[in-house]
Amino acid sequence: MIPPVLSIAGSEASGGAGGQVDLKTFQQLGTFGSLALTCIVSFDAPNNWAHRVYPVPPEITEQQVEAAAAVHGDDLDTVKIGMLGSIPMIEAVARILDSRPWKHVVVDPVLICKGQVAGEALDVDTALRELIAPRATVITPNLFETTALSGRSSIESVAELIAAAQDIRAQGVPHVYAKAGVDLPGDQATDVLVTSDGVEILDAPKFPGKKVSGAGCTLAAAYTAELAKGYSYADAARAAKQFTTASVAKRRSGAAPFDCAWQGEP
Ligand code: PXL
Repeated sequence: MIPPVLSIAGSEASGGAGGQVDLKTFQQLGTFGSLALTCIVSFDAPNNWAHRVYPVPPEITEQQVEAAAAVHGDDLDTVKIGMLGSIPMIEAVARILDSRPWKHVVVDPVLICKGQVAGEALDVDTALRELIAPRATVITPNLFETTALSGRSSIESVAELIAAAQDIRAQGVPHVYAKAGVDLPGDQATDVLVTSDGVEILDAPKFPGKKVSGAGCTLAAAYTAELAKGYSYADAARAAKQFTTASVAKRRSGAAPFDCAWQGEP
């Protein structure tokens, strides 16, 4: 059986982030990708690549999940949550998570997108913490999100990253995969996995060049696909890190000031 996986995420039209990255990653890793959209993002290139965000009505997102569940039936037990963007959407996704017995709920807590105001992120941060995190089996915050969700003002080292991930785990998420990636100083892109088994540090070399869009989405999507295939939380995390590192190495350069991760064959 090819395991079905559902992403509940935003569309990013260029294909370098969001639901597009999820589907490409799911496909490459041998799972059957479904997608329920939460918002439609279009970059405004002349305006410093700000993100124009058009929200999908939450009831339409719920209808999309109903449709995917109707097609795939009980085989659909793994879901990845990406950009939600508003409190009503977060409330709808909490209802979706309560609507069936999900086995794996991977939450990529996308807090802010360029072009949104920080004040909005604060509300979304609180709602994610209260309504989505308690329903997650894994959460995959980046450095900014780990800082916000752990209530810190900054994280400057791997030791602080571990402590912050432990604090998020103490809020009730069993598996916390904190993706510092290239955002901590040093020559390694370092992530940490904190579970009941303790702490695992996952390192990969940083690559020179432009920032890469879609690495965080790729990591969380790959983690989701590996869980759907039946791997343990620790093995799935290692496979996801390896897949993401390869996707960053195979990056596609275009006309943007950032490159895009590429999940396919070189
Ligand atoms: O990478 C975070 C992200 C997630 N989802 C959508 C996005 C972005 C960043 O651009 O547009 C839809």
